[in-house]
Amino acid sequence: MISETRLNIDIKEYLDNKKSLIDSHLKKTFDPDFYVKPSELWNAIRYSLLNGGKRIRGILCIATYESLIDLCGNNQPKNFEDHITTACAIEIIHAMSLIHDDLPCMDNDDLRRGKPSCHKAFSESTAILAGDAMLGLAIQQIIENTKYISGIQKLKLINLLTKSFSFGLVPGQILDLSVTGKSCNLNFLKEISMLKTAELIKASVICGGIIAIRNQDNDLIENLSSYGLNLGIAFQIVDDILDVTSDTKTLGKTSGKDEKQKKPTYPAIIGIEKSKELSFDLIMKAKSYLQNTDLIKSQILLSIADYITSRVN
Ligand code: GRG
Repeated sequence: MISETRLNIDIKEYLDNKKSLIDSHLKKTFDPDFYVKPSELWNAIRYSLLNGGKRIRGILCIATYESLIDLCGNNQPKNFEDHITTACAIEIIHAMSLIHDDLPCMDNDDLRRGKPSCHKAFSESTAILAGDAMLGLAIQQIIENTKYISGIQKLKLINLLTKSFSFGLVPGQILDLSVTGKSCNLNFLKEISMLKTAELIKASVICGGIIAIRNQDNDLIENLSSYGLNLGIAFQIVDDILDVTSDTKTLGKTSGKDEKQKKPTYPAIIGIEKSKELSFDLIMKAKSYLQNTDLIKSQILLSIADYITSRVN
């Protein structure tokens, strides 16, 4: 059994560095001199994409890639950036899901990442269309802007990511909306979290594996998948806990909203303490899948797992 990781790695510094890398790559990609008209669309996209966010999904892609490269030996070209491009594509998908999630017909939130939500800053129709365009842009980034990975690797990334939203986020959101204002049991809530939140987190981890290893290692992908899935469910539990225990300023989105909307959440169903225990158990479980591979030597994947339960926003 693996206990909480005590490793001499500065996780905060690592997360900050990789977040800056993703932020600057996205900023360069969506250069206002290049993406100009219609300005309403591109301004809405830049507003929602370049406005912060922890970038944890993109970081997981980069961290998995880097861990595998460390273990397997690095013979990548010096200017290899395909993992960063893919991390950005993942963050584009995530950002579009937040735009749509905030819409009045969905979670109806006026605040996101400490600023008015996209539909508040622009309009509902612009927010919907910006989100639609972003889905295409994410895929286009992988097709056009990855330079070294093979065509097969590109297809695997696209297949994984498109499946994660069509069979994960979207069905998860449908189920989430279907129980709002109603009760549901813990197993059903876990199913929703798995789809709505964990599928994209899982896919982000696997993307790093696909980019690092040209010839697929099914065993490795299975273990990465289980690591990501458990991490993802824990991430949603912590999200639910923070909605109760934190404040709007720290969260950058409206706190206490789940209760107001009568949403079945982990704290609502099993209480805060049991929710915390459950998230810790899932993190332990996630880390145990790394034990099946050489990735157990990856301090960063272990530390990111621990960060999930200690995060404050
Ligand atoms: C992707 C096609 C497509 C549709 C989206 C609206 C929708 C369908 C799904 C909603 C998915 C959703 C918003 C799940 C919640 C996941 C979650 C915990 C989000 C918060 O993520 P953080 O904390 O946010 O990583 P930051 O701002 O740090 O990026």
